[in-house]
Amino acid sequence: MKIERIDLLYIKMPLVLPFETNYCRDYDMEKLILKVYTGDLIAYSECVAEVTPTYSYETIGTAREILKTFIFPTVMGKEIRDPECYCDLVSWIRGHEMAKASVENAVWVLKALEKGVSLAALIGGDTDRVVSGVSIGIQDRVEELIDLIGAYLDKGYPRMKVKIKPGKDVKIIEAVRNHYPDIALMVDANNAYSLKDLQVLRELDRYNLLMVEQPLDYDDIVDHVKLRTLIKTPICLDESIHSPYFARVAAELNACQIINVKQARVGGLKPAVEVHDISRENNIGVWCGGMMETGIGRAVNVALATLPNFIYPSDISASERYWDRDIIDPAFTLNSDGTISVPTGPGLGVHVDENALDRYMISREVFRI
Ligand code: OSB
Ligand code: MG
Repeated sequence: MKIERIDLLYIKMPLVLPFETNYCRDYDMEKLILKVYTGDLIAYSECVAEVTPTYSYETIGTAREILKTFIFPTVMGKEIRDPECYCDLVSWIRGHEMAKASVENAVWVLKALEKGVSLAALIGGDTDRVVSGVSIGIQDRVEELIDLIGAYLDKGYPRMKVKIKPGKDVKIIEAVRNHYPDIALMVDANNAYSLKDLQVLRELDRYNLLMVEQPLDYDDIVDHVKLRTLIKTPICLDESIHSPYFARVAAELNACQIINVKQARVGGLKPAVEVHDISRENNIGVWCGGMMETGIGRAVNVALATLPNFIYPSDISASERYWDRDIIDPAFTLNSDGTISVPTGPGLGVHVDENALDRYMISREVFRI
């Protein structure tokens, strides 16, 4: 394939509910949506970089710059046989995984369209449904959190992930656990703690949590190795796993029992499949994380989560949990068994709603060879 044109759309979508983490409280999400054209095929993709460099050093601004100045000129008009070829082409660009992933995803979709198969089938997925989970932001009052969890349980979500930070941790989780003794519950600390907080992390052992996600610093491996021997709750790494290499480091040093795979955090689907494979070889179970994606990025996550080592529920919820109106139509919905169905049509297998895109659009730039 040869990419001849890319439209870079900057959109802003209001969230149904504000989302608060250790980093900040978001009321809406800004996204770059790419529309990538070859001779006769078009693929949409999403760049998940956020406005602020909190979760990652990448931002919408840096991603846009890296895409415009380096990635687009590197790939436009070149013969790109497959995603591997794309990854080789941009491998000279250091870091900026989210920017790289946005075009990488489009190359996968174009490849799937060429072959007339779904993205899940192309990466070798082996299931038609993926188990959903919901990620719940920090709430002002614990009663609100308990009600919110109740509402998600009523909808059929099988696993709850609660964001924590110092001062909003043990007491909150204790209240949730007392209220819901049997639910599948986990916490995500978004690197809010250090080994100095061992006491707090140890207290969390009491609540039968599935795992604690990224308790320590965003780049850390070695302190997680230590922490693993000091707490019973399994450790899941998110922020620290920037690439397949860091999955290897974590596996060889025994830093975690579980990895949250976010394809955009590691540079796209191809490196994400590598992280999946490395994890499987090392008895590390994985699940698919999210970056509050629109239906476009969500379809990529759903495809990824069909691989066999995705053994825990993923942060892949229905569109309505994030948006009043998604930019795909129909939107993703939750099945009664707590799963999300894997699209079976060619490519992403979802229909992009251009009217919805227009409604959320802030700007559009067009790049040609
Ligand atoms: O740490 O997993 C995280 C959203 C943005 C940035 C980081 C994280 C998250 C989530 C949301 O937890 C997961 C989702 O998309 O539902
Ligand atoms: Mg996380």
